[in-house]
Amino acid sequence: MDILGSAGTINVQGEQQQKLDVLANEVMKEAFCHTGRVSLMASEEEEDPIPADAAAGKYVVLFDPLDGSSNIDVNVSIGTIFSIHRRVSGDGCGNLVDCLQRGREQVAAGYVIYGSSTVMVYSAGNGVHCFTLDPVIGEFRLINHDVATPRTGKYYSINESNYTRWSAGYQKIVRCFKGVDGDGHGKNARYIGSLVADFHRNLLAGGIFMYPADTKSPNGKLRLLYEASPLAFVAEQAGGAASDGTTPILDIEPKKLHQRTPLVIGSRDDVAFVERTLREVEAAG
Ligand code: AHM
Ligand code: MG
Repeated sequence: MDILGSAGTINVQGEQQQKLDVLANEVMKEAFCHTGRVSLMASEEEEDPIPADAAAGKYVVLFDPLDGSSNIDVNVSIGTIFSIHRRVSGDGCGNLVDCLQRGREQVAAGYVIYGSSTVMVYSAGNGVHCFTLDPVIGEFRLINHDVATPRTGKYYSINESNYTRWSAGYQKIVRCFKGVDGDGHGKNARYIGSLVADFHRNLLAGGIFMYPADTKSPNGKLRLLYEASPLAFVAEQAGGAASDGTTPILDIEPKKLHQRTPLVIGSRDDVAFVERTLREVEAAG
């Protein structure tokens, strides 16, 4: 099957699409339409909301069909992220208003990680549960019920090649995590470059993932509605936290479908440390 390499097309984000991005998007759309429960979808790969099933659908699903595209061809873990909202509009298949809901309004959210095994993690607002795919029976088996993430983590995950583009606050935070400034957190660095994989490791082992705004990406890189919000929902349900540096991700009012946001997510005390340090550095001018 011809599934590796670039598709030779550019998506709405201005990014090169891989063949697997395109295939995953088609598979997701088909699967959600098939349920008869989804009226409207939105995808990282498509500019506008995608109508599904007007008659039956009570729900709206937003997704990143294949997260971590740069890792596809080098056999590093990648994932799929999804966010499910109740439809709020009345007519037809729904419209943009159904997509632009706060993360707090999600009825369920989660992700699938394709790594050494295929694991699905989700929350419907009642804890976080992990399932692993048993390829013999073709079903997901529950492996981890009611996941609780550690309050403080041993890992920090950030693309440090952006260091000179960050604000003084983030530069200080990373120096603290390395143990060369402040009270010596001395955390271990782990960065895969697939959000799902970095998030999943930190969820289980404890840690913090950050993708701040920088001078190249003034609003951050990651997308609010189908990357940050669903993972924030999972993080909070597991006892962790997610913030854009000042505001909980789940409280941000979305204005645009492909809106970007800075993201700080993971162990609760570590996220609080980041918010506190950003405030202090800002106040000190
Ligand atoms: P994608 O959805 O096009 O794959 O982009 C999102 C990915 C995230 O998975 C990851 O956290 C981030 O981009 C890595 O970005 P960078 O290469 O700038 O560190
Ligand atoms: Mg992505």
